[in-house]
Amino acid sequence: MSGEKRSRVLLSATGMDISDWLPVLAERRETVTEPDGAGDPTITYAVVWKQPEGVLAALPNLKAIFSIGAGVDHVLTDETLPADVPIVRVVNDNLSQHMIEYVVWRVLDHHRQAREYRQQQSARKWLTHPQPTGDEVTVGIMGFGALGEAVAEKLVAIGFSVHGWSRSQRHHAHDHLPRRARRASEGFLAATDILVVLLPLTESTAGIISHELLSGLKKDGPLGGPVLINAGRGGLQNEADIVRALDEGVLKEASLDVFESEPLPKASPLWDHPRIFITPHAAAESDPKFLLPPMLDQMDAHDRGEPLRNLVDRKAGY
Ligand code: NDP
Ligand code: OXD
Repeated sequence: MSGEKRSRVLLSATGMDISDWLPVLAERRETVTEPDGAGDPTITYAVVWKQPEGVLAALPNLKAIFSIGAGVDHVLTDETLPADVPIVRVVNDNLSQHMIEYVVWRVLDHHRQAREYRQQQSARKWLTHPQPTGDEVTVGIMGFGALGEAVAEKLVAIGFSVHGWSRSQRHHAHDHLPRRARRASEGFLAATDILVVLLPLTESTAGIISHELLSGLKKDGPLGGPVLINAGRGGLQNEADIVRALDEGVLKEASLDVFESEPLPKASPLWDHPRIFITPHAAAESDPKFLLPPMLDQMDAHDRGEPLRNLVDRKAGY
């Protein structure tokens, strides 16, 4: 234990178990959880996941808000959020590694026709299918940020053709990737066999995974139809459109980790769809052992007058 106790931290989270988070924070900073700490002037940092509305606005000396996740839609929906307090999001190798594993797993599962072979196994059927190699298959990554680029690098290493889609022309961390893994602006959908969505949920991305978008994906690719993998946010997708696209043969298969409503309601038709693979927002879990030490380091650095890193652009919404 560092022994040094500075100003206090509020840990405010709903819909998740914070029992593993509290001790790691409290090791280095005096930490309070609700209902304690309401309006407390000694609280200078907050670590949050879907904080209750108004909690942050009531803190008079808040210097920064740390999101427990890479996405910050859960922070920004609070209409009372103090306007002048910076928000820091998670950019972390451990989180990226989890996401890399999820996406590579899902890409390979679809690519290697695992659904067909599982069905054949239950029918004790011995039948091979033509198998393209990765370089014949183009993975399009919508959302070419910290996670999208980390995923792209590994998919390229395996041999897939990869291209990314982002909002800006900004310099990307993985600009050393082979040319095909760099941002592609035109014909992105029409060239994509497997669409991986790693976008943030913002005003301009909400509902972007529509029937129209899915209809634009490559139709005559080597997998016999395009595949969707969404590990961004459920609010990006129109679930009725996805089901329709699957039923019409516009889409071959989908892997969904995130949903319009979470937990996915028991009555959702997605559960039973034979060509949808579901995971419960488990693609990349935030692990306090790995995520909190860099946050605490940032608090220390900020107290020494150093600038914060991984700041959210509130206007852009991510
Ligand atoms: P980043 O902010 O690093 O990357 C976001 C990317 O999306 C950037 O490339 C950005 O473009 C692009 N983008 C944003 N808005 C648009 C738009 N309107 N049109 C086109 N591209 C756009 O985020 P991360 O990579 O760290 O995380 C992405 C998301 O993944 C998170 O917001 C979160 O929702 C989700 N996530 C899901 C998890 C899970 O377990 N399922 C776990 C962790 C994160 P530009 O490069 O130009 O800025
Ligand atoms: C995140 C998440 O945004 O866990 O990090 O979804």
